[in-house]
Amino acid sequence: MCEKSTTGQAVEKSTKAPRGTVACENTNINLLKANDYVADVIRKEMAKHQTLLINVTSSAGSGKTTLMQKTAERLKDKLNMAVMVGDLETERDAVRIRETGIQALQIVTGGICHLESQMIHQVLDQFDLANIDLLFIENVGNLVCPASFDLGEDYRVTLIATTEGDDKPKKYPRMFLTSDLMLVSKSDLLPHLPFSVDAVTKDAREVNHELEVIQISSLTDEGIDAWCDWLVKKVVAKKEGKNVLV
Ligand SMILES: Nc1nc2c(ncn2[C@@H]2O[C@H](COP(=O)(O)OP(=O)(O)OP(=O)(O)O)[C@@H](O)[C@H]2O)c(=O)[nH]1
Ligand SMILES: [Mg+2]
Repeated sequence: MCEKSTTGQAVEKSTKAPRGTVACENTNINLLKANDYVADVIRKEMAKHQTLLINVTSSAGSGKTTLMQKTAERLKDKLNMAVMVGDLETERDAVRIRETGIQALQIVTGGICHLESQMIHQVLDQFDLANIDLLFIENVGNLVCPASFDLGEDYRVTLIATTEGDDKPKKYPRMFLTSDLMLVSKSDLLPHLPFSVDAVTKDAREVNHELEVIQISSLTDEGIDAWCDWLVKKVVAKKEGKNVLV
């Protein structure tokens, strides 16, 4: 429950929807500890097989699945890759990704708004990790809950679509704080939208000064070479043991 203001002073509990600025206490600490324990097990498993694990996050509809399809078309002849994709319902995204010819597995969360490491761990044995160089997790579309759950990934990549507005990094800071790369997606729509790539980059880097940024469009292919180069470099580094985190 929301019990403290941003100044740390106790405030009266209310059954009404909160108005104004109210800071909520995190009551999920133990849940997250259990999640992090399993995330470390996943990290060790990935290190053993030198498989690069990328957690792809964004709001709903920012272009994650389309990017998975595009990435598979570009890289599947160079790298062995696979995707696990989380959604509240339906197998639609996995079906779309499989059409590109790579393995894709749907995790249906049945209403849960994020993936947890236990869910990833349960399906890992369905992948032949010894023969997978690059494994993606397409997280549930949502900039809030997925930010708190470590899935054992090497890198977290967050898409922010031009259609969402450029104010999101400061409003949903945890996602940008915990990401390594921000992809500004749907750049083909920039001429039609009041969205500033400079402003979103500035805000995101004020949240996380180490954040890398690439502007992409899965429609025009802008930035797709840079994205694929980024991935290939990380895969090579993982094979050389440079980013083994255990
Ligand atoms: N203009 C434009 N549209 C895009 C681009 N990438 C994806 N889309 C469209 O955006 C919509 C959502 O794309 P998805 O790839 O399904 O988005 P998602 O992030 O996987 O969505 P969820 O899994 O539901 O969160 C679709 O209609 C895509 O065709 C892009 O680069 N430019
Ligand atoms: Mg999707």
